[in-house]
Amino acid sequence: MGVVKKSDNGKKVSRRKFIAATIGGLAVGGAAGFTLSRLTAPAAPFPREIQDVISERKLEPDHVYGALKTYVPGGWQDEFIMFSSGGHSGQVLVFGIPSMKLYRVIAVFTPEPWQGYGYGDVKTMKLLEKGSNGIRFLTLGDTHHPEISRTNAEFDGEWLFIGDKLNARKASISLKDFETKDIVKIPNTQTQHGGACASPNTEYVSCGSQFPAPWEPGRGYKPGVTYVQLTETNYQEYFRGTMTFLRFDRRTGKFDLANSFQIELPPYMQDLEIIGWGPSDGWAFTNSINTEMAIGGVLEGRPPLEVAASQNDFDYLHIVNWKKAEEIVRAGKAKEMNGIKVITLDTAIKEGILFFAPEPKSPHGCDISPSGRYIVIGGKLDPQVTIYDIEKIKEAIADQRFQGEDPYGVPILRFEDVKAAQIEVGLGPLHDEFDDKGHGYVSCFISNEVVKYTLGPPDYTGDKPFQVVDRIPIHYNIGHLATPESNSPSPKGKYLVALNKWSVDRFPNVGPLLPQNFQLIDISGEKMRLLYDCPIGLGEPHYAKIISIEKLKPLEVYEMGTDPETFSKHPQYVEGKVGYERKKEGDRWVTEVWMTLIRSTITPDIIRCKQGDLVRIHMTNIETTKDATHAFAVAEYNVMASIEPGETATVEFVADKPGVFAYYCVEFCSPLHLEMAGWLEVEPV
Ligand code: RUQ
Ligand code: CUA
Repeated sequence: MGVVKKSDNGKKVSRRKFIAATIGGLAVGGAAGFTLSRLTAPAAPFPREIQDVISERKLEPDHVYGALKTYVPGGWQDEFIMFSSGGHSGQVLVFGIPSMKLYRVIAVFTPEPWQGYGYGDVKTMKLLEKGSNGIRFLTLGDTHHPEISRTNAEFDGEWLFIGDKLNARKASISLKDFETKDIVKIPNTQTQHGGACASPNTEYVSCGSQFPAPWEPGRGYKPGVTYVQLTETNYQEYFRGTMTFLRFDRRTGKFDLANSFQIELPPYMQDLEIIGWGPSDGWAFTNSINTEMAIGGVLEGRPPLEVAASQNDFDYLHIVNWKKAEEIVRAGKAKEMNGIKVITLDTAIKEGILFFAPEPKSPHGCDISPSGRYIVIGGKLDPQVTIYDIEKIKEAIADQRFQGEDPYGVPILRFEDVKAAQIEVGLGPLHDEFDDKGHGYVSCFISNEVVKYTLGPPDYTGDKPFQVVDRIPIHYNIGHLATPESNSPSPKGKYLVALNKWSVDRFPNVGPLLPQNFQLIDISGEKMRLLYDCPIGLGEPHYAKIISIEKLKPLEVYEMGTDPETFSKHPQYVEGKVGYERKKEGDRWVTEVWMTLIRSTITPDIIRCKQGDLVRIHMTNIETTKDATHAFAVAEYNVMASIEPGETATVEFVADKPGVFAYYCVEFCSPLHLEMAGWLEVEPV
């Protein structure tokens, strides 16, 4: 199905047909190699005004092709939705593909006033508090890898996950209302990078640590408590990485630490992670860098970290039998540390759940082909992608064919035994994504290109396996790339988004901090074609997952009185209840308010309380109309909530300063929006 428009009688009209009918020859001639002269030739049966636009704006055929491929008129649907990390904005961005329109910013790790997230709204304050690390209230995150919940390894469009690299946290977002439902701090872990990745039926959401944390043997890592003097010897002995499998309850949207587990890892820097399906079902993979265990120390006579960490020709792909790990936990062989069951490194080795395979050279990226057979690693400092075959890995493990052990005793498989192929692609290969025809696409950070290659069987069944077949320049410094439903059994092909860190010369100068550049590339044909440059003026959007739009079934309005945290009735919602009362709770005075909002009235419009009261307002937007959102903010009190139709939310703050303060609806909702206001009187005591 192409981009479709729902016509008034509900029949779907293919966008391609529509364009063909409207401007005839342009769409036909647009496919390959048509020239401007052909476009403007008198025979071309499209309206004169379109020819005029093309010549006035001096558009080239490629531009017209890109414009037609990406233009999605208002009221029409995009074909795919892309969830992109918002980088160090701490949020998630939601785009349409191919239009590249930004549809939503989802507040996750950072307070966000527009959504009333973290400004007095009790449920979001609780979320941010619970998701902090116990030593301070965290209001920022470095979001990296989004993941969509899976059923039989396919993206099912119900839940979204995102990790915070900076503080080792994981969040869940419901795709029913696109709101964050849980944030957890991962125990024994200071920073994380590799995930989120979900197991085939989303039993677990997993991720590896990035920088190892100081670790007390048998007691793990406690933020703000664990201290180990930083020396090279101590680092090897008393720092540890982790790989964590967070149990996820898809009914409530919460992570369940009591039923989660963690594997202690050597103090390498674990990097990207992925969980397999099909032939790799039950296995998880994470690559690593700094197997040299360098700690830096330029001012202490040691080489800089990045030099010392790039000495080895091979680092280690970590191969984890997570289903066996789960059994070991059930058998009681894990040790409870800081609220999670930990399989110690010794147990992991003894029980045969952790293996290494050599991988060249300070690698990056860890992706799985649609069949689940090939694990693909970008060389980063090596110009190749290295492709491992899970069948070979399983055989070598079964035969106990090892080349030796790492310093901690982890068995290392022989490179030649587990490798399927290496393909020389370009400089700085990082991440791989796949299409539906057996191709891989790798981002090359240094040579500024996306390189397309063939996989092997069963993903690619032609006669040229493991070969480069096309390349396209990007602008510039590409990190991740994303194709629809890649890293699942059924990628959809068609489009590729290059997530570029630099955008020099691509956009107007808006000061020295340039936007990031998402480039949309057409991969439907043999040759890749650039369609669109999309500036991202926020964070460093890091990775994105793209899903077919039909898989998403979001709510349009909440049922009346819904608490979005639970999707059930808010305990304080009573139909028709409005008013307030001042009462004592323990030794504290509380003014409790039941409020309704509807165009253009806030009831009550006067609230009288006394200085020092805890003001607790349960507000219900009693609209039933789609998009009739109201918001509530109190002047000079830093309080803000956004209440969607049908939602009940509770806002709390201490009325610590006396005065009379205006509150009003912040969303321009109606002609009398400016009158949608009231007064908070705080009587001095
Ligand atoms: S890693 S730019 Cu944070 Cu996803 Cu490769
Ligand atoms: Cu409600 Cu403005």
